[in-house]
Amino acid sequence: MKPYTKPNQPLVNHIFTADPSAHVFEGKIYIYPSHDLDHDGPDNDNGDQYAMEDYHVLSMENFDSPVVDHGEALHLRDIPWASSQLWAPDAAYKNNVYYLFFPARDQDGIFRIGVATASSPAGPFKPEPNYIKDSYSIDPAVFVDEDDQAYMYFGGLWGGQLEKWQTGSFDSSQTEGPAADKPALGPLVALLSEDMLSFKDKPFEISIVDEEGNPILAGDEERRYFEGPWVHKYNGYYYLSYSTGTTHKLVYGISKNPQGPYTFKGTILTPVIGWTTHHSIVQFEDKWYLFYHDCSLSDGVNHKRCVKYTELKYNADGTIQTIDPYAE
Ligand code: FUB
Repeated sequence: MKPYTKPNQPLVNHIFTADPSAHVFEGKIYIYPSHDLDHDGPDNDNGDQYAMEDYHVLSMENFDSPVVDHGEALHLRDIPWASSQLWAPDAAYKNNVYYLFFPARDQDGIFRIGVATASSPAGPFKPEPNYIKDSYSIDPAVFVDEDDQAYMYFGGLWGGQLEKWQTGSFDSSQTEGPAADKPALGPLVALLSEDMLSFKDKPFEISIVDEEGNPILAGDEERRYFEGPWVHKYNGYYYLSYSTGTTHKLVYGISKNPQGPYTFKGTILTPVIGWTTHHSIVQFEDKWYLFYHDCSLSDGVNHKRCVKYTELKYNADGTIQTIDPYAE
């Protein structure tokens, strides 16, 4: 396996990887990606082509060292409640335990979020017997604040089923989101319990507003939330970044409160090769990095993606400089 550690190059090329959640654990960079299956089936708006069955954890000592694939860290067959589609995961460390949070369809085909634990950041991870009570939809991102309170952010439109939960319970017939002139659906946030295995309370929706405090509308596809939330903290502000889905951008808002409302600020990453875009933001030593994916390794096949990274820079006012990953 040839190790890649150059910016804007695939981190690995022996498997297809996507949805990278990067963390610094034990002084190294650990990346928790989806492991895309190499199949030639058709793709659709429901995301059936994202048929992933396991997770591999990647790590690097630093940005000048080889990437290590630690092998299978968790497989669908070992998750009692799950039936298919291991989508974008995230990891967290607390209580001397490493936690892997992941979405999958339950036995009824409804996306839920589960948790698995390990004593090492590379796994293997042992899943809890049931999904997290009151969890639904996809793309968990867990942020542990300086006071040790952990928050899970999650939710995704279309194949992520968020539209189907608008009444508070799952309605399989509900395929439409709010009208274009109504507030868009936001990501959900839930406070995690001390043991990180359950929600303290029911999740609630985060509001994303413009500079005047007005909610971003469902028809505003350049700015509205679609999927892939990530929260990080910089200079006392919480940054909520996410994918706009149909307009293929990574954008962000900021807040003084981890639970929002978040004020929309701008674009982090312009569209990449392929339909989806999904990321994480992490500080390593004195620099910040964006981990993202595109489909360059498969010449543009939407479900055969590859994880990459690039440096992320802030302006003096705390805004993030927009990145074009293909700029010369
Ligand atoms: O990898 C499957 C899905 O594609 C993720 O959950 C979404 O964020 C999108 O990247």
